[in-house]
Amino acid sequence: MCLILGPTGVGKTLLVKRLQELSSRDGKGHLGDPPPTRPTVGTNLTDIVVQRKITIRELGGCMGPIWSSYYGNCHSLLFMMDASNPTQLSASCVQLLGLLSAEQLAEASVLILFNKIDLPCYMTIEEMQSLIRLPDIIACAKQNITTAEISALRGTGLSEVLRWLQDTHRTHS
Ligand SMILES: Nc1nc2c(ncn2[C@@H]2O[C@H](COP(=O)(O)OP(=O)(O)OP(=O)(O)O)[C@@H](O)[C@H]2O)c(=O)[nH]1
Ligand SMILES: [Mg+2]
Repeated sequence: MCLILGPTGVGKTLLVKRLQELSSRDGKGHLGDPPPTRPTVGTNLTDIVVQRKITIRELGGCMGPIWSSYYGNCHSLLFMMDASNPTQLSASCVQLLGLLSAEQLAEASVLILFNKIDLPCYMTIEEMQSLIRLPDIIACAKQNITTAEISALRGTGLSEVLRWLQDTHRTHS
């Protein structure tokens, strides 16, 4: 099981739809127009197949208070932040620190996604890293943490996300 978490509106649902679209075409070809999304009230389960079947569970940002009921059985965690939204950065960082210190997620592999890099005023990965002191966070965390800049809208960086999922889930679905 892979969990995808992050504040509301960062693009989790769109990413999962894009990953499903890409994996069903072996990562080849152009993505179509972005499908519409609505805020996720509750949880969405999506299966994608990259060599083996991986189940991705999205929890809506508004479900934050009960995210922890879903930590069990989580092999990997995608944590998404909106690189175009500086006002949300500190709240996202607090959420991330909470996740990294959760006992049940201590063994999970973590991929931090900086989404929406297609927008003109996005913060670069270097800016985001220094604003939230990510090197310190990574050094103190028990988990194996990777970062990526993506655009779920345009498809930028999504093949790297699929590759990470494939590598991370080599032995677990
Ligand atoms: N410009 C831009 N917009 C994006 C991108 N990814 C998502 N969006 C838009 O952001 C809005 C919210 O996307 P969702 O995928 O519904 O966000 P979510 O994280 O699932 O939100 P909750 O379910 O409420 O937690 C939608 O209008 C998306 O089209 C991106 O990479 N670039
Ligand atoms: Mg959603």
